[in-house]
Amino acid sequence: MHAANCSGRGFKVIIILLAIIIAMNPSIEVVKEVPVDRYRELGLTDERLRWMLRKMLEARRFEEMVERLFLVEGKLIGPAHLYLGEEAVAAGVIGALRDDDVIVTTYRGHGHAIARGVSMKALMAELFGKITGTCKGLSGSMHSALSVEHNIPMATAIVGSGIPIACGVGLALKYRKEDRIAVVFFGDGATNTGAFNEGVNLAAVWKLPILFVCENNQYALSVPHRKSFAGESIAARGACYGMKSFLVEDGNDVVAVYYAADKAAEYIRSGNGPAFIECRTYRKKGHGVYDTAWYRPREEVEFWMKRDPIDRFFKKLKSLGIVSEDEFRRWDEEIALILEEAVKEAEEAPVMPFDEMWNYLYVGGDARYGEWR
Ligand SMILES: Cc1ncc(C[n+]2csc(CCOP(=O)(O)OP(=O)(O)O)c2C)c(N)n1
Ligand SMILES: [Mg+2]
Repeated sequence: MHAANCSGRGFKVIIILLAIIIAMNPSIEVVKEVPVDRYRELGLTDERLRWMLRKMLEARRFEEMVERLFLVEGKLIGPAHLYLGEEAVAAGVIGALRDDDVIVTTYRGHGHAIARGVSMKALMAELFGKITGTCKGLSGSMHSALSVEHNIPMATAIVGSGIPIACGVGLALKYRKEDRIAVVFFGDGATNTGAFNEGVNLAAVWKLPILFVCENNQYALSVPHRKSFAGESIAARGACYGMKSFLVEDGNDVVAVYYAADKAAEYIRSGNGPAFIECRTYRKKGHGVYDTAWYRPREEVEFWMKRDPIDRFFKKLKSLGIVSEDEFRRWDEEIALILEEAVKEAEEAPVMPFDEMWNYLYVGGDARYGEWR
């Protein structure tokens, strides 16, 4: 009993010391939960706040439907990695960007695409492998967020690989003297790859206009972050390369995420080079649709379930009179209708004719089946 008390006290001391170390590090800005009465002080309009809630709700309902189509109805097959629980990161970051800023995303990209305005019908059709999908049905879920017309040129399934690609985008934007920035989303696991370290180093040395956003959902597949990482924070990794870095301790607080992204984007647009944000969040479900996430401690799951980004934000906006219960219910009904139509239309849409597939292998579309034999 005595030993347990001592170790409990020791643990608290370590946490306090860590907090002091992080707070004293001037190159990392620790962003805490933003109180409701400060929302308007941040320059956030009621319209923008409503937009963030609506986008989070769309992403949530879209993926709940996707999960059902996989696990209950058996209409979808293959891999799919849901963003359930992490919606505040996409809505907060993308809400702080301009539409022409370029986004590089991952296999967990439905939420990013929806926040950027990609239609849920096109995303759904992609998951069904139909020609009306975002990638004409050639990609499935893992690359479904790719939409060149929405300035999302890449959604990659190779962990960490979006980071050097974003460097290429950033270099092109800088070379052309464009007033746009590149934003790359990646997980906590990705920060242990060589591509991450090579990419952020190059971006920092060349002062490229890139915002690095680490979605620290605490797990890489079944590996807990604490077992694969020994540093004080991922944000510190950004800072050690000389980047302006933010640690959003509660990445389920969409306004805290927005605050960090807005400040970071302004810093980058002013010509200072890249910036880095770590958002601490949690995926509600397993790594992919078929993963039951049995490896997570129950207390940890319960802790995060109480911090649902949508419930909390809705309650706050309701208290400010920005969204009412009725309106929120109406949004829900509208979204349900869109999703019902999306599934029906996706089921009825054709797949790409076999011969047309060859047009998408190489630029110029000159590959032909059988010509190499
Ligand atoms: C280079 C590479 N190594 C391993 C894998 C297998 N893999 C797919 S997702 C994943 C975990 C990635 O975790 P994280 O970066 O935290 O992203 P999250 O899935 O949690 O969003 C791994 C190891 C892969 N796709 N690519
Ligand atoms: Mg992760």
